[in-house]
Amino acid sequence: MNPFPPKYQSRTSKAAPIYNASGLRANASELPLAVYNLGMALRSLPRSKSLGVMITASHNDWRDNGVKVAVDGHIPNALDEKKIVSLMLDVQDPPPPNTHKAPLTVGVDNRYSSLYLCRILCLGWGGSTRFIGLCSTPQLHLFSSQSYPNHKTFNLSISDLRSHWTNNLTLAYESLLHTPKRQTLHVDCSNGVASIVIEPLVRSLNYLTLVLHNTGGGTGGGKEADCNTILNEKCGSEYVQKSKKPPKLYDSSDTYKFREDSNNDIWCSVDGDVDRIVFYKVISTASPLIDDASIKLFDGDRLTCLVVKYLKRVTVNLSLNIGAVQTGYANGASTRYLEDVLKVRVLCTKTGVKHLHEAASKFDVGVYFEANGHGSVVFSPYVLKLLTFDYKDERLKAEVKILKNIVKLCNEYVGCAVADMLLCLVAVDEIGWDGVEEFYADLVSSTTKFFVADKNLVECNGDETKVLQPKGMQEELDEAMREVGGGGRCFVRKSNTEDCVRIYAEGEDDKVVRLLEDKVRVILGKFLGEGFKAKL
Ligand code: G16
Repeated sequence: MNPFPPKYQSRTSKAAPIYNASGLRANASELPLAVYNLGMALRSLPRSKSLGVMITASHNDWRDNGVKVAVDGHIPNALDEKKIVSLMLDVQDPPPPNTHKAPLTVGVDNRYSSLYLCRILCLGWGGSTRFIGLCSTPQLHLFSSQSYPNHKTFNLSISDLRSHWTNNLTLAYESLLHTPKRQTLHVDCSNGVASIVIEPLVRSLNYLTLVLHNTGGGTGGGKEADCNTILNEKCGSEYVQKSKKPPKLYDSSDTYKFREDSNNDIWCSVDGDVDRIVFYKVISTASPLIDDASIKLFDGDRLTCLVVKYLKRVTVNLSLNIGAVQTGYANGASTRYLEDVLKVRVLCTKTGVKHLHEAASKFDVGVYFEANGHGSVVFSPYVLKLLTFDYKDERLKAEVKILKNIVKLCNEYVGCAVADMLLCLVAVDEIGWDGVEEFYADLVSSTTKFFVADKNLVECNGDETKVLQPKGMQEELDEAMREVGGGGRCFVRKSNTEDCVRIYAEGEDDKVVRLLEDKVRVILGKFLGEGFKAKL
């Protein structure tokens, strides 16, 4: 029997939910069995590994939920992912006993279904657990990497773990500030767990005033759907990045207005589980209507350029091989800026943080951001070794000191919106938001969702910029790009987190992009059957 009342059931998913590179994700009412099987599957992963699970559907609609697994703190590698999938599909009866010594670290977001699904997952796991409660996905990755009984933080209480995390970020950030001066940043918490995660930093940071908005996550968890109806809805990084509009403000005490007197205020939006971030500047408007307000967006592409530029500047004498990683969604102008102006190598991978993170480890220092704001900096073992030496040269000494603090700030397992927020502010301290704005002019772009009967009919090449199946579709997409001219570029791929196909279109102006998008929709209709374009 479906345990959820009809209001919470819906809508789009047809296939049974299955684990993929972005985790397990579906409408919450369809998840219990898959979550139970996932818990059982984890019993069969090697006992030597420390395991963690985060119950979250991140940027998705409040009705959805999911699970992200951490293995030794990392997103599962291809082998572990394959094992999880096959064990979930081929459930052993009776299930193998749980012989893991280390507990499973478990965190949840504030969706109405998270605690329920957490309980089911723990039943499937059938071993000891270490419950972190409401936390961000990057915190879960970090805390689960430390869940060996002999790890120095293992005996810390959950609240001490959180304080440790807050103090570490505060210290690293403040040591990196060039000219400490007080500044203000508005944070759209998307009504997810961000308000809980960031709140301690509001008190500990000495030079940064964080003003939190959309803080509904604070009353989440047990409070049913009252607050979750607004999670990620017209707010948060996904909405702001895709719509290029400011977020709706929900808190009844929030008096902020996106208008003339807020011109040039700096904002950022994160997602439901705090692993993505985009920044934006408010553009002056005399209108009191939020729909008339506009922003200058600093998306993941621009943040890549900002961080690369900063890292190059602070490591001139160490001469490291700094590189960048993007996906097909990266604005073409940003790739050109990275290659032609910043002179770094740029790799393109398929969508999914895991793929970008892996590619970034090919450089001494790899900077990656998806356009939607997932990102981090990855340091090679060579660089980490360099940081342990004692340098006589004062310039090298100074650079090593800076780099050590950057390493301390970044989450080594998965991008963390809070760490990224602080790192970008440090970089901006040197470069200025106007400087970031001047890097390049964005090509016009749009990403839309298209619902079709079966998204799985679409198969793509390695970096997901070309369609391999259905046969003939790519040729028609190529023809459409030729026809529209104007630098038109497009690709389609199936989403790993929603039951839709995503369409990306880019060009030198609005007209080119709209025309291209229309053509792509007709092509999709021809090959995949009738579909419909989703609202944001
Ligand atoms: C997840 C992945 C991201 C990806 C996003 C959208 O993010 O971790 O790498 O960009 O889904 O993926 P798709 O286009 O396949 O739906 P999140 O923030 O939802 O966990």
